[in-house]
Amino acid sequence: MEEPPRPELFDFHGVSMTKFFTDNWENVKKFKAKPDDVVIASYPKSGTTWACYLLDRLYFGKTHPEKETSLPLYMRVPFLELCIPGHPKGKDLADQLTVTPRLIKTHLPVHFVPDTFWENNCKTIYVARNPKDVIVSHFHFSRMNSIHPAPGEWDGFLQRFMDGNSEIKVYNFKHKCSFVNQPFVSSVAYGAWHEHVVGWWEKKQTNPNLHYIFYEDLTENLGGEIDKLCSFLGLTPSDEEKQSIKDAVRFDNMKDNKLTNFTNAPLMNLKISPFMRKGKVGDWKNHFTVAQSKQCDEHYKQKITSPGLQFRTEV
Ligand code: PPS
Repeated sequence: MEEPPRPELFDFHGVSMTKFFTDNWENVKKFKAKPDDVVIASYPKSGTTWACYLLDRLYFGKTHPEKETSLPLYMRVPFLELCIPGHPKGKDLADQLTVTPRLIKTHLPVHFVPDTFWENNCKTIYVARNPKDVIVSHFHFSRMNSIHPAPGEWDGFLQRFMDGNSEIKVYNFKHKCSFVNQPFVSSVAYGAWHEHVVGWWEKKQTNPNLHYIFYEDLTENLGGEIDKLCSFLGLTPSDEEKQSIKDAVRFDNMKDNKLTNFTNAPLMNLKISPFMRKGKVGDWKNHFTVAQSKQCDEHYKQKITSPGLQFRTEV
């Protein structure tokens, strides 16, 4: 199967983006949120799908079991800004949801989130993951998913990821100088990881309707994190329900579930790398050299200075 052409990154209001996340922007910006909408936000590859399924099971595990056997998770929890050929636009899917609450996924940086979500005080869950595992996960995802620029070799990908938006500004400059036949050295969509996690962390300091969770905490103590989520959302599942949710969202079970493992998802080639790849904290150790690990630690130590915001690369 021939791979569709990869999109280019460009500077979108100061954030590196590709057309697949901005082509429907005018409509996304005007999205009409409802007060009971629940938003699941994250930087890509941080455990979004895990959180989406957890919420889907928490809200609809009992009442809508039929959806469980027919509709993939990416249709039940639309990806708001997604606009790719051959697939309904995320914003339209969200508009068409008939359930309450509507669960809506986004990777937008906090300052891009449509105003009506804030105006309606929508409950929002932000999922964050340590940068080293995000980078590795993103590297493999970019190999298999043609809505992202091709990652190239690991060393270069890592460097560009850490550079974040700075690379894109160089690109624009170069582009104006009309480089011919120069392969574009991209960073990744959604801008610099640290700006994303810090932006949302700062928002949380003033917004009680924003619940910030960490992939590492979900890994270490799923039950405890489910309890905190339920308390934030005002849900009271029975112990039995909680146990069944915990089983459903286990990595192996989601990997075997064709409604959560992105089987038949557009533009993904799961033969190159599965969507449900490793699901671990610490897979970065299989990719980073000792020097790269040190450089990455130092880089983010400088970038992440917000009080209370800490990432664990091991559990
Ligand atoms: S996306 O495409 O940006 O929405 O990806 P996202 O869902 O945020 O992140 C994908 C990574 O999360 C892992 N994952 C899980 N880990 C543990 N348990 C469960 N249930 C689970 N579900 C998804 C998935 O495997 C990706 O991480 P890697 O490290 O690549 O395996």
